[in-house]
Amino acid sequence: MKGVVLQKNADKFKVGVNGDIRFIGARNLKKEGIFVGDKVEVENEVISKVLERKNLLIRPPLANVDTLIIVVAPVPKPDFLLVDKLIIFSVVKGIKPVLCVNKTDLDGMFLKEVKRIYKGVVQVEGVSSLDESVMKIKKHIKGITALAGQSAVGKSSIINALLKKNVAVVGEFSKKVERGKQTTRIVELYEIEKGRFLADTAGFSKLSEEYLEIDEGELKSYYPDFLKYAEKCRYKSCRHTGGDCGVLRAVEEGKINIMRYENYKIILANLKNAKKF
Ligand SMILES: Nc1nc2c(ncn2[C@@H]2O[C@H](COP(=O)(O)OP(=O)(O)OP(=O)(O)O)[C@@H](O)[C@H]2O)c(=O)[nH]1
Ligand SMILES: [Mg+2]
Ligand SMILES: [Zn+2]
Repeated sequence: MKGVVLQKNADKFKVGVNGDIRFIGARNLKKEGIFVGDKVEVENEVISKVLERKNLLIRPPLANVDTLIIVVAPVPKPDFLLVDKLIIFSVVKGIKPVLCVNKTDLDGMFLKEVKRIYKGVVQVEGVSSLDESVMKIKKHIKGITALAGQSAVGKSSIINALLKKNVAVVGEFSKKVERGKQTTRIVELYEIEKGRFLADTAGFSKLSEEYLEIDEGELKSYYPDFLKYAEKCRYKSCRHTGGDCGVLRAVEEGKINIMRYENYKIILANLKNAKKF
């Protein structure tokens, strides 16, 4: 029988087999070589084989990811640099990114602003885990989908709202911000609908540039919002940091979002530095 690894504990794996949940071990396989998200063969109540992977993320450790739902909210203060890195990371890994604005119950304007910034870059969905709007997330959950983003944006709350029960631990906002601690510490998959899984994760709240596994020269190709202005750069190899540059002019004329551009320059500089070591 085939199953999906939902969680990994000290000595057992939690595996979903045809909607059933089993806590089983692995035979003749190294435990370190089996990841949450792995599709496995289950024989006589043990994992006997790991099937071929589509991809494997290291931090958080998660296999076969189809879609990454990047969550932002009006509070905590949004980290758009992280959002941009997560979008690039997804595209590099062959994962579809979706940007989810949570906590729209607190601030309706924030969603409009995010939609404006990311027009033509990524699909934006506005929800609140406190009401029915959270169900709009369901259509984006295909195969294995992971939630990513800063601590306290409401990833675990979204999972609980979708499943209509408290399976994932939610942290109290004020305490989280005071202590700066993440509540979710493990990676776990929840079956939202048959064969469609959503992962609650820890470890996507920071993403160093090396992890993007791209070259500084390649970075600009991950910016669809720069593309048509880049045609006006004097040199094809232009990195859009100065000189006769169409992108720079578009930024000055307000045609390219300034924050997207400033964060592009930060990522570019960090990619340069990462290479020296
Ligand atoms: N107003 C409002 N508050 C929300 C919403 N979703 C979550 N919260 C609150 O935000 C806080 C953090 O929620 P969590 O679900 O623990 O956030 P998380 O992203 O899982 O955080 P980590 O596990 O630390 O990464 C809690 O106090 C939630 O009650 C929402 O849609 N609206
Ligand atoms: Mg959480
Ligand atoms: Zn340029």
